[in-house]
Amino acid sequence: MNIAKIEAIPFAIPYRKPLKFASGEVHTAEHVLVRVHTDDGLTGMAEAPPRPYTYGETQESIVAVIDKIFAPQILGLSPLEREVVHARLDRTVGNPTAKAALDMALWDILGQAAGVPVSGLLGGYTDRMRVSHMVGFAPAGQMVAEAERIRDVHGISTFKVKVGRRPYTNDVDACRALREALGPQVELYIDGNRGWTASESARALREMADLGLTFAEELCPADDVLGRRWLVRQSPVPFIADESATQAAEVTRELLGGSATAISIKTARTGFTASQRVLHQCEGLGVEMVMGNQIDGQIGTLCAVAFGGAHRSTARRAGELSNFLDMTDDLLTEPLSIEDGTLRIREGAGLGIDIDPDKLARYRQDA
Ligand code: MUC
Ligand code: MG
Repeated sequence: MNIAKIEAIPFAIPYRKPLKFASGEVHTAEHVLVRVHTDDGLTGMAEAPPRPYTYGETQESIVAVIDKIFAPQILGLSPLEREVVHARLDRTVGNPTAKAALDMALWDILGQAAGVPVSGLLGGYTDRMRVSHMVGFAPAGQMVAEAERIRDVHGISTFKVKVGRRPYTNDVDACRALREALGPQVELYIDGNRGWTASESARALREMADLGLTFAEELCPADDVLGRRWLVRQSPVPFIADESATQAAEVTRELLGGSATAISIKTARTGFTASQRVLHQCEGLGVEMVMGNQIDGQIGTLCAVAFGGAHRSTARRAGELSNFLDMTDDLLTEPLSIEDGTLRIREGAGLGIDIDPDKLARYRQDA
């Protein structure tokens, strides 16, 4: 069983409404479907989401790095030689979502070859996760209406609120309106995507002290090194590193440097192999984790829930698994659905990704 062919297929599916946050906004899912074929007829799949404001990757760069650099380096290897695969991919710096998609597609092949779900190979802890929904920038009334709709339709009771606007009081007011409308039972946490300074963040946290927030994420840049440490020391809740800790070494640096006290794991950027390293590192250090969302489509979401549900420490709390709800369509033959606030892992061998050929033909951009 050797890798015989790799495809990187760009596709574009519009959002019903854009998702806006402090570091950017998304109007169309311009992702890359990665398909790895073996010489004995198996095909592993995953998707890479370009996020130039977070990783510097674009749809074109992902296709190019896979076609021109990664595919030639790993063709002919066995999917069982993942350490060799990663040693070769890591000769190129950066390009995290391209590497992650290849990694997850290889795990998909391993699951199919063994006839077992990837989630079982990874850890098999549970078959579902509670879902946390991300509420993007909008006037406070619209943010409340969206959260109420998502709660009523999908039973979701955990919300991550995007903050980081100026003046910071806009976001404080929006969070207060959400807490008042949703009540004390709902879990709320905030993500600033580096939009505020350390002092704005500190003032905002103080003014929201009565809102019962669970976490604060990337409120100010980790590159403001001393300001960020000063902020994290006084944060009343665990402070999550997301885009400042995109690989194991950065996780170590942020945690030991006092710039974070919790970690967001995103399979879109660390795949399964490196996500497990980060997870074990956090478990060893006694640090909480959240399964994050790279504004994934349904394929990426299937990957995230397969990983999150596979491990006790990531299944414990709600994972960010609902961004796909805002897309007008997707590529899966059988769409995902969130019911009673939970998303189930797909049964069957591998990751359970089955692509609708008509949809792929409609949305692919290279045909
Ligand atoms: C998140 O958690 O920050 C927005 C930017 C990004 O890199 O990921 C998303 C969600
Ligand atoms: Mg984040």
